[in-house]
Amino acid sequence: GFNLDNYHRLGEIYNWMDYLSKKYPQLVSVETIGYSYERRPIKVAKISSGKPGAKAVFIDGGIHAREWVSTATVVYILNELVENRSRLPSYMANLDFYILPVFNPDGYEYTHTTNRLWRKNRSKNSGRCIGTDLNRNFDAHFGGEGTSDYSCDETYRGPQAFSEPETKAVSKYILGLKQKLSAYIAFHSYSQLILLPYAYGYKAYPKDYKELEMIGKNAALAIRKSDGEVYNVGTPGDVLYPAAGGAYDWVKETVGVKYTFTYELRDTGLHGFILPARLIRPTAREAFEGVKVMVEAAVRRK
Ligand code: 0X9
Ligand code: ZN
Repeated sequence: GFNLDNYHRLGEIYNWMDYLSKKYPQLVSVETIGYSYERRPIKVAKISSGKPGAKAVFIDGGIHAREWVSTATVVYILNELVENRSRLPSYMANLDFYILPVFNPDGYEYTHTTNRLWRKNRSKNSGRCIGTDLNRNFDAHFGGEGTSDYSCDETYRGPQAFSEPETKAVSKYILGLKQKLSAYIAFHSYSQLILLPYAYGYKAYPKDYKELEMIGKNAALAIRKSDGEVYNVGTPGDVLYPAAGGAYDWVKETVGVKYTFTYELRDTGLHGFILPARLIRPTAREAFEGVKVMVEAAVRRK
């Protein structure tokens, strides 16, 4: 099978996704939802419960190229949903899942070939430098706190909301799922945080903040019970820094999905983005414990 204890190139991940769809044609289908700036496909795996009218959960990783463990964790989750399906709780088996392991394929490949610490996509701006921060490019308080209009900055937001082919493709696809989508979960690294909406400013809380906070804290508790790792919970403005134009703000505010969360995975800074491959499995395992708590809460209350 696929080696879950290593980081993989884009082509290996895509070949494995295609293999799963051939091995389990009733369960898994792979869709190219669009193309990156450099024309690489953006692939989503759909896991079908087979239940008509099933609710759905969307999970992504790799919007920031150097955050390899986010992609590896989403790969692990996809593997659990498919290859270890018999172990899933029924509230998981009754849902459809949309799994996007590599949101930013050009950036991801660039971190393998050229610059391990690249973050943005690879689009050529009218400005001086290459790359837009895709997690500042969503139409959610675009241009607000924690974003830059200078193309050389790591948080460059792009010329306008959804200027980038990657955010255009993913946002359009998510809008198409609006009627069935119960939850959206994004994976990043690092810092060991469970981030709650909204990210766009200081003191930017949705009306249902207390409910989301309770779920986030329960997810963190499940992680701590599983292996002792500590994840802190709060809005980016409270526990990190505000960041407007991000994916989960847009999915909650504009698409209207109530349950949106973002994980910052391991570690807390010893290795940072260059997390050793031996830590993929423990990181992904604990994250999956948190995901189960979030998904159960979302389906129970909706
Ligand atoms: O800055 C970011 O985009 C995230 N941190 S990271 O170190 N992984 O780059 C925080 C994202 C907060 N969420 C949103 N703004 N949607
Ligand atoms: Zn990130």
